[in-house]
Amino acid sequence: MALRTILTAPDPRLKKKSLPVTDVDADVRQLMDDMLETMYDAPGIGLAAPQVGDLRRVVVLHIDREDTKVGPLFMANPEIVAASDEDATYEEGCLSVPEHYSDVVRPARVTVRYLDRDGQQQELACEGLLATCVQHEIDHLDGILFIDHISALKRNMILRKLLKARKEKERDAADGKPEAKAKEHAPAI
Ligand code: GNR
Ligand code: NI
Repeated sequence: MALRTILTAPDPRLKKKSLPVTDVDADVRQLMDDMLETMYDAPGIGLAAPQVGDLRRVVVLHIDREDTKVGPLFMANPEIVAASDEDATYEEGCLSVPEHYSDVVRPARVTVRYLDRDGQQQELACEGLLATCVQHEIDHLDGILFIDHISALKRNMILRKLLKARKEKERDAADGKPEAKAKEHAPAI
């Protein structure tokens, strides 16, 4: 297992559509295992392959909260096959949008179909935080971030701040400041 670097917005790779996995082989399982380790290290409750610069439709999830305990889950080619009419609002964060949080409205319940780590097709009915997280991760596979669901004004403000923070970090690193080597990510949860 190995840690991979999490990309942060704005990064053109986060805007791309990822490609379906043709076979859940050893290489895909390696990607899944590395992603899980990277997600736990961050820490986060989900991670999509494009966040580590790999444009394949792969997602990992692990939620361990009072009200929701599920995972670790490994998904290749996840797709929503049913969604409730009822919506739910959840304050979302993202490891690729560090230190910013916004309310996002999505269907309250979804059914997701995917291939598991053994290449077996599965269907999972999701509600609550799991439903939110599954939709957030599938969005990543289509080049969509949670900030694409909020107002352009808020989105552009966040993107400007992220760019500014990155430039300051690059400048500090060039100056040899030790802070620049500190943990790259604030937890998304
Ligand atoms: O760790 C994460 N927490 C979170 C909280 C609310 C809604 C979605 C998420 S997913 C996020 C990790 C992440 O960026 N996954 O892509
Ligand atoms: Ni995310």
